[in-house]
Parts: sequence; structure tokens; C-alpha cells
Amino acid sequence: MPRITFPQGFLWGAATAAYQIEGAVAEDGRGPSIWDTFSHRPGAVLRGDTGDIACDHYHRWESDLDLLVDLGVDSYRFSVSWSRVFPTGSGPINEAGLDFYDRLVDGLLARGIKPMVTLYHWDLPQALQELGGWANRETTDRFVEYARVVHARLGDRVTHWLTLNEPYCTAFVGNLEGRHAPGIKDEATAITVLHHLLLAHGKAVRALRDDGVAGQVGITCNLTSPNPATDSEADVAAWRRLDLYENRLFLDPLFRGQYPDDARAYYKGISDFSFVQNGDLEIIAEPIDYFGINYYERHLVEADPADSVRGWRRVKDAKPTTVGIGVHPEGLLEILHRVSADYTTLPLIITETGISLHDYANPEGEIHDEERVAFYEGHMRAAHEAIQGGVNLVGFYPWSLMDNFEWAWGYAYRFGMYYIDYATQTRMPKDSARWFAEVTRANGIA
Ligand code: IFM
Repeated sequence: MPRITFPQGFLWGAATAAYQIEGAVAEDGRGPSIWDTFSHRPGAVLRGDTGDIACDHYHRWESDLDLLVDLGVDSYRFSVSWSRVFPTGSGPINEAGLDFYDRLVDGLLARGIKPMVTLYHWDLPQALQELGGWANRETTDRFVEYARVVHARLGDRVTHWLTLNEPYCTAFVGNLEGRHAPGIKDEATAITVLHHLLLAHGKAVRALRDDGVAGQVGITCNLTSPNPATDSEADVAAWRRLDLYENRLFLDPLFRGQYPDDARAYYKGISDFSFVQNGDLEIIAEPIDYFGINYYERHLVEADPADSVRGWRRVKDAKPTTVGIGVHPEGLLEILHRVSADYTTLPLIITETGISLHDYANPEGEIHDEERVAFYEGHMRAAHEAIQGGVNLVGFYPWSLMDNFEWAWGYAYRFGMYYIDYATQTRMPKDSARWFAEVTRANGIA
């Protein structure tokens, strides 16, 4: 393989999210989120795992920040837990919750690492869910209040803001499939939730601008690269519908200020989109500074005549990894070109990509995760190829810094560059951590 070097100033990062690593769910005034409720529901999460303790990052954050130094990253992406700041989603501010993130941001800066803050990574305060959650339009205003408070405290030091992480998952995995919190299975609710998430994003961007935000503001979507399984008319039609569902429902409103033409037909008989009010789409398309892309999946799609609502099904990957998806760096290349050709020339950042493996530590304490190294290398090479091809890609953040609570899969699946021995909370570098440290130091791959 040829040596590749990334442009000077390319941002190398690592990513995590609050509920997946922090633990300390009842400490310093934190209120419950929908993930506390959901993970404690029998059968909701594999083996009954919860985020109660997770990686105990709330107490170990300082030594965890030292791991970032060992990796040599320029930036760290983490999320703020809304219910640490507003234990009941609104009302009085819990200063102790903000203090934690204040210390974290200072700790990053002291180590020369730029903070990238995700405001919403799926952990809605439970009190807001009881008022209807994201299906309630008022939640968008609660989100703005929360975003402004976090910005008021951290805005002088945060270089990158992300309003939302993966609205697809909140809307569809949480409110249609019911595999994530809040565990609802209702297609009309899910599409309403999606609209309100996007609206909350746009309103928050406006509010942060009004408040004089100094850092860059963006949003992260998980995009896929779907292709029809065959070129039959039926498979091509199925592919278009899946592409709507996985990509265009997000990209079109954010960058074109409209839902795609085929959206209303897809939801015919389910939703009439009456949740869209005058001016909403203009707010959703409020200009941002950069766009975050999380990439995990390329899908082959075929027609499913038995499914009268969707009409599509994903074809099982020939070589699935532990979570049932394949490894396809070419899908990342496709997405980067597509976003930059069809939607925006803004800077793009890969805010997540990674692979879950059943890692284990051998008796010498080594974790040989060569498949993860190969995954990273393949996706970095695809990223580099995109840059060579003119895509304005400025950063790459592997998911994840460390093994963590992988939502419905609990602790069974490991995505980290650092192995967590949950019994002792020991952090151990996997081979991928050592390899990634070489990449960040060389700004490329030898
Ligand atoms: O762990 C998740 C993360 O919270 C959001 N993106 C996908 C990751 C791996 O499944």
C-alpha cells in the first residue's frame, strides 16, 4: 500500500458519548434520562446491562484525558448529558452538572486538545419524555434553552459544536423499531420526532449565533451508502425508498430546506406531515459551519413485496461483523463524494466510524485487534482518496476512544481503541490505539 499523508491541520480525534461512558447516574444532582429508564426495563438491553457505572468516566476523566494525549489526537468529541444540566429537562439549572463539563473542557485545553461538544447524544431527560418527548414540539424549545446554557458556560473554549448525533437513530431506532430509548414502535411518531429533532437543531443554531458563538456549529448524521441488489426496476425502486429513509430525509431538509418529493408518498396513510409549520424548513436549513458524518454501513437493497409500507429490505452482508454489518470503506468514499457533489461544499468531518469486535486481553495484557486496524486503515485510505478527489474533508474521529455501553447491546460489543476491564475499570491500549497514535503523529499512514 502506498504511503499517504493528510493535509496539514487535518483534525485527528476520538469520540465518546455521555451515557455510554460516564456512569455516576445519580451523582451531583443528575436527573434520569430516557436511557436510564429504558436500560432498566427487563429485556430492553442485552444481559440487562445499564449505564449506571459504564466506564466510570465521571470519576476517571482526568486519566481518560491522558489517554487522548497518548493517542496524539488534536480533538476530542464528547457529549453533554442534558439531565446533568437540567435534571428535569427544564427549570432550575444544576450548576454541579455544568461544573463537570467545565473541568473536562479545561482539562482538554491543558492538554492541547480541542473540545468538540455534542449537545444531544440520545439521552433526553425522562421528565421531557413524560411530556411526549421529541414528539412534542415544545421539546424543541427546551433543547434551545439547554443549548444556550451549555454554550454560556463552555462557549469561550469549545471549538466545535454538534447539535445532534444521528437523528436517524433517535427517530427510527428509538421511536419506530423500539430497540432504543424510549422504546416506542410507531411510524407516525417516528417521523414527527424526526421533524422536531431537525427543527430543534435549526433553532439551536440560530440561538447560538444570536449568543455570539465563537466555535463552529454543525450536526452529525449517520449516513449509509445503499445500492440496489440488482438493476431490476423493483430493486431500484426499493433502493430509492431506502435511500430516502436513511439519507435524503436528513440531507434534503438540512441543505435544501425541503423534504424530498417522495417523502409524502412514502408516508402516505401514516402521516400527512401536518407537523410541518410555516417557516420550519427555513429554520432547519439555517446555515451551519461544518457537517459531521458517521459512517458504518453500506447496504444492498432489494424489493420486499410482502412489506406494503416500506417495500424494501436490506440484503444480509456476505461477511457480517459482530453487529451484522459488513466492512465497506468504498461506501464512505461514495458518501463523501455524494454529500459534497449534491449537498454542500462545507467542511466535512467524519465524526465517527469504527468496528465492534469481541476483543479480549491475552495473559500478557495485549489486545490484538488487527481487524480494527485494518478497518481504520481502509476507511482512512477512503477518506484520503476523497480529499484527493476534491472533497473538503477536514477531520476523522474513530469511534470510540474506549469500549463502552453499546446501547441495546450493552457491554457485549466493544468498539474502543482502549479495552475496558469492567470489573476493575482498567484501561488497556489495544493494538489499534498504538497504531492510531502512529497515524496521528505522522499525519498519515506509512
Ligand atoms: O455507539 C454508537 C454511537 O453512540 C453512535 N454511533 C454508532 C456507535 C456504534 O454503534
